[in-house]
Amino acid sequence: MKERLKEFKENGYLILDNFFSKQDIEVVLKDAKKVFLRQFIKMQYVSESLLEDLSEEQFNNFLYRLFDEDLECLANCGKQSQHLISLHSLSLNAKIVELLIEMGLKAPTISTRPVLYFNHPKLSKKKVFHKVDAHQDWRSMQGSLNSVVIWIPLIDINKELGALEILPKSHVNGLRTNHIENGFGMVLLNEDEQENLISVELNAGDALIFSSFLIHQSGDNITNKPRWSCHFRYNDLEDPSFIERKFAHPYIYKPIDELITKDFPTISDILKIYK
Ligand SMILES: O=C(O)CCC(=O)C(=O)O
Repeated sequence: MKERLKEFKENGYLILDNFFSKQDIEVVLKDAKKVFLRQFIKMQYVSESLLEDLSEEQFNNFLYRLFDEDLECLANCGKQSQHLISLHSLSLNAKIVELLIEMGLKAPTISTRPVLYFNHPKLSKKKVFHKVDAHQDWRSMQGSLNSVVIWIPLIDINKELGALEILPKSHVNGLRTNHIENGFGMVLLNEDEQENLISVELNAGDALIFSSFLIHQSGDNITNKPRWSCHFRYNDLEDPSFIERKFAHPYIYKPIDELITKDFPTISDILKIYK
């Protein structure tokens, strides 16, 4: 067995330094921030002409302000940032597909849409929205037994910024989840396990791939900055147990029935586009 696959199977994870170029990652981060910037302009936090000079600290302060002043807007920006073409392109990058095959997925397929996080205690009303305690992703994915998660930092993420914590080799102890919290299959860790968690500090460009059975949790972000990361999940259509289970698929994605903006659009709104 090849060395990297052996290490992955033994430990349940693999850290890949400089897996992507910095530019590949920067594009996603820039696009995600731009989603919010458009609303910062509309909210008149900043004018378009001053955008070039906006510091990271100012951007973050606007983010926290938007959270306080218009949670719906902030949440919708968060949702739009999950649909960026650059984010989805990254999740389909040829290097990822090669890696999945190297890790033993014979016919890799997407388990669920990519996820982009911008975590900070100041950007969430509930703890689970910025810090997820020990869990296993297989419980939410319910896909192939060799399914994996690829966790990608969009900025350099050290322990202070809440680097992901993982429990090496925990994948081979099977499904340990005992309750669901906001869709996550939560695991109660014993004292030994608590002590054996390791913090995975990663730089932009690095990637972490782990078995969907590996127990992991968010670290504490004790800085003033949000922690930007994205997470991709994959199944293997060739896994016999997945075939046997009729390609079980637990995700629901559907539109709501209500019209979000009352009396919109009018004919004149539409003609602004088509006239
Ligand atoms: O990135 C995090 O802090 C938690 C997210 C996570 O573990 C997951 O998406 O499964």
